[in-house]
Amino acid sequence: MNDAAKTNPPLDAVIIGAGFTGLYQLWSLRKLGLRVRVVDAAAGVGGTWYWNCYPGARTDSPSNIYQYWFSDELLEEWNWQQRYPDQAESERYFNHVADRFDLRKDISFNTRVDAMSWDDATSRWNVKTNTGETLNTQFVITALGPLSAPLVPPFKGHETFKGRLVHTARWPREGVDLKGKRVGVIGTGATGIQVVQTIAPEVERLTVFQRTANYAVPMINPRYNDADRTAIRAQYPETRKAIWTTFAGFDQQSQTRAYFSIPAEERREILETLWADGTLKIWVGAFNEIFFDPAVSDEISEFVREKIRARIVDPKVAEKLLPKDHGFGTRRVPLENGYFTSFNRPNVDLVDLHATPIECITERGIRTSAGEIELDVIILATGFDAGTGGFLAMDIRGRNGVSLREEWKKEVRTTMGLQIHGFPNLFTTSAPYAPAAAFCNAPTCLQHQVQWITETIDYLRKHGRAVIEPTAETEQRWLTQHDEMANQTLVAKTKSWYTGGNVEGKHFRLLSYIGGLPAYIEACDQVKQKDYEGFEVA
Ligand code: N01
Repeated sequence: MNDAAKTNPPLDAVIIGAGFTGLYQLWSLRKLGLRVRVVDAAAGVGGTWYWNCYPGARTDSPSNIYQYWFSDELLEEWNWQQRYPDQAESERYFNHVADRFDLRKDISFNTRVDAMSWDDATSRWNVKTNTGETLNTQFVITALGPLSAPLVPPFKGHETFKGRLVHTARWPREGVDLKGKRVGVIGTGATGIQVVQTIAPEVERLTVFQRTANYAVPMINPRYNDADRTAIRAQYPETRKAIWTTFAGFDQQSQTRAYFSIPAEERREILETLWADGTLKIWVGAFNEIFFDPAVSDEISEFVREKIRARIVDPKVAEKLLPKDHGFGTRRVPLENGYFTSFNRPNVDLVDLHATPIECITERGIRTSAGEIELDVIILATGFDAGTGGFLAMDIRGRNGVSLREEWKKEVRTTMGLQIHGFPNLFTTSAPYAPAAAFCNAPTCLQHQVQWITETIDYLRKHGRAVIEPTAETEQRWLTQHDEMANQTLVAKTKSWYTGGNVEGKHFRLLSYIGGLPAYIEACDQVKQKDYEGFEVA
């Protein structure tokens, strides 16, 4: 920790998290002349890309839209090596950004916020860290990322296992030697898929414990040379405009024609073209009706199942790997390169947990209802308490000592995912009920949120105001509008981390705004244009 933190002068802003959002928020508030401190539990920058250093971790948004847009110099000098950067490349990028803009001097690493409370008398926050400090600040901005609280299912016997047990989101930085080991992977979401396809060739035996079969689209991940980068850079002016205008913050516009207005043969051709693209276009850059219309969902889901089936040699294994209980795209669709064909390898087994559930973890491995499977390493690719988990890890007290944990036990509430009634001067990013919570190319939506927060703080300062908070009515209006839209979708009816359905006891409600990014940006702009109507500004 540096001297500035030790002496702890009053601050204008504390930012929690030094990942994608936190670094940009720091850069932006510094430009306004604010005294800012970032705290992060990690020993380095990168957030998600610091913690998730498991084998095979990589983005599945292309690098040309998984980056910052605030600096032309940065865009010009950073050379992406491939379409989908792996964890190491992403982490290098964040380290470069931190050094390039001299951000580290305002970051306290290895520092976790345990609690924070609003002081009505001074209209300021006191933020307490695990290092024993209290940071006194006017504003707090949470930059936790939607997926920062790892979910460890309460398997019986967890602590008795004599081998190595690791969660992918807390993967040891020094790595785990898996060569020649008997390894079990629990979970077949985006993370499990990346782990399985990466470690299958090196382990002696791999057992994949699947509860819900998952769709995935084959990734095409070209390496870039200088000519590629020049061509991609030449597109940047269009790309940086396009991302704000698409449904999910990607740079591809969805189809404008209604799905069933297109003749069947042409629909098939379009799907084939989308499939061959090697991106998530077939999900978020094609037919938005897939999220609303069961008939569209059925046809596209069957198309994807057909593609998966064709890649698996054993038809019985194929049947287990085919998702049949939810439509394509109603849960987060991962990209894969080699996941399904891993199950053609002689050293890879699939355990269908619907047929044979896990009973417990034992000293030697995992016992399902079909018997014990001996393992040297158990990998939990079991996901996150999304959207809310990072907040609930802190004891946050707003006006009159009201506890966010207690409030959110009753109902998770935010205004546009950016502020919470009763918690003045607390700005939230990637919080529930904004697209940034899930339904967006995260860098696009998070950069938008940072800009809105920065402009809001700038507005307060320029107008001689010190405190901002949404009214209860504004918050209710946002939630009502969110629910009306969400409840028309198939996504809201599907159990996943999008709906809190992956966490025992969590309220079932779509956590992410699903009206599309342009509508969300418009709503945020309206607030600014109407001088924060619906917010108490004092
Ligand atoms: O987590 P998940 P994830 N017993 O929740 C299973 C992003 N991401 O870490 O589906 C047995 O999707 C669970 O089963 P079920 C991306 O946004 C991005 O994989 O609940 N199984 C599921 O199979 C992604 O969506 C990249 O039935 C249990 C799995 O664990 C998000 O992170 C890469 C269980 C969890 O899947 C989360 O992905 C990786 C239990 N008790 C992640 N509990 C990129 O490419 C849970 N499971 C950028």
